[in-house]
Amino acid sequence: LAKFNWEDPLNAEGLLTEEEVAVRDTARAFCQENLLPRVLHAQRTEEFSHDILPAMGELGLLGPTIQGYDCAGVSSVAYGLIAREVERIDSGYRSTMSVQSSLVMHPIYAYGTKEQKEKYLPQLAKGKMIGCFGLTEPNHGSDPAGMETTAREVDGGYVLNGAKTWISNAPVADLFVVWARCKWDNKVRGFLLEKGAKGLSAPAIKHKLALRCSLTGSIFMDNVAVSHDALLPHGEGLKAPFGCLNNARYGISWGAMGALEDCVHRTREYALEREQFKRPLASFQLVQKKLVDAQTEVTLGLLASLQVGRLKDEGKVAPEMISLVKRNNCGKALEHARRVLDILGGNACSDEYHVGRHVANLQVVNTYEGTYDIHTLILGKAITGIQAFAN
Ligand code: TGC
Ligand code: FAD
Repeated sequence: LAKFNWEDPLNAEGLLTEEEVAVRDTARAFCQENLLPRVLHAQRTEEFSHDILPAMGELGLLGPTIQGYDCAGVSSVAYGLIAREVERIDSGYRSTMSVQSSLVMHPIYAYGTKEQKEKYLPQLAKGKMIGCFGLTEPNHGSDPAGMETTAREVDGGYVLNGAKTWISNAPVADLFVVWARCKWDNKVRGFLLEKGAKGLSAPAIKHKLALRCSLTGSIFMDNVAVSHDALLPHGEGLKAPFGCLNNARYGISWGAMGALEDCVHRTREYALEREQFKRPLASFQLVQKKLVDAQTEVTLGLLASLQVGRLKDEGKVAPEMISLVKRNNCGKALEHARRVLDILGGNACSDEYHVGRHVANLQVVNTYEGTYDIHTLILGKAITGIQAFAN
């Protein structure tokens, strides 16, 4: 009989290729050595470190599934493993990274011209440029079809007007992928705006309760004029931004499990060391149950994401599969991180124990990229054939 390994109970490691293990190990070493030592400072100050994306780029962690353009060209499972390692430290760092990879590099790769790809992808892959993705608006979050941002065609290009909110990376972005409704045919399309364009501003949203290690901002567009080559020509309609969300949601399903894993490891260690009633906390059945429940969800969640990753690379993934793992893994991560937090007792209140920070972050992770309830409705529609979003 095999020996049980509580850290990988169903031997998911055995399903990885050598290359995937190597990518995971590189990402883990980088995160533990480079990100972990600075996470508390970033959490306390909301300071953004400009060296993180270039360092990730150096290791090939940005846009890693893209072939060519200085990208690593690894599998979707490898991409998931990177997200898991980064989010083991903090969801904010994973946000910064996954916006760059899935929401900025992907649309340029999938919907851009040869010139746009050559101009931007190598720079983004090396972290020399930072990107952001503007879909959500002040009046339209779960329902982006109501979008009010417009693009109109003028001599020599387009003029954009509107506002986006809650946009990761926006305050430091060099490149803005902005979705707008085009006045000439009422269809949604993506535009590439560069920092410094007249009428474009991206102020930070300060004093956030979570995701403090990543910057979030608004985007204001007041008659921003761009040339024709700012349009992403090969993506049309809402399915274009939704196609980007598929990649980001998939990565988040891995990342959320990384955050929960960190909570399990930290609270297990604490429970083994801390004694009450002359016994370690880990010897109490109620404490063991919290750890067992959480680690079971990590195990099942990671295996589900791994299967979705394999199907994705085989071209056999359906968006609903991604909704299932995004919804389940984010929901379970939030629920069980909150439960194991109890093991820390009063120390749960100290940021030095890290778990409370994960809990706060996971509330956002369960909300962005489609809230838990929106993914419930996507799956509800798939199961019953009846859409329940609106009348
Ligand atoms: P609906 O009529 O269902 O669809 C419109 C068109 O889009 C197609 N489609 C998809 N295509 C690819 N992938 C998907 N996942 C797709 N979902 C839908 C669909 O087939 C249709 O195509 P066509 O050819 O018929 O036009 O659209 P709806 O308006 O009824 O939408 C329904 C709903 C609620 C599912 C959708 O609006 C939705 O997903 N809402 C959630 C919004 C959301 O996720 N926003 C995320 C913003 S970005 C973000 O949060 C980044 S945080 C990242 C970080 O910091 O890490
Ligand atoms: P709402 O849509 O107003 O929803 C509020 C509540 O109502 C939710 O619980 C929701 O589930 C529920 N609800 C809504 N409609 C229905 C319905 N039909 N049936 C049942 N319940 C419903 N967006 C970007 O475009 N780019 C980014 O980079 C980005 N980064 C973000 C970073 C952070 C830190 C945060 C907090 C958000 C970010 N977002 C980003 C925005 C995020 O995607 C939205 O917040 C999210 O999609 C929800 O939209 P909303 O906030 O407008 O909530």
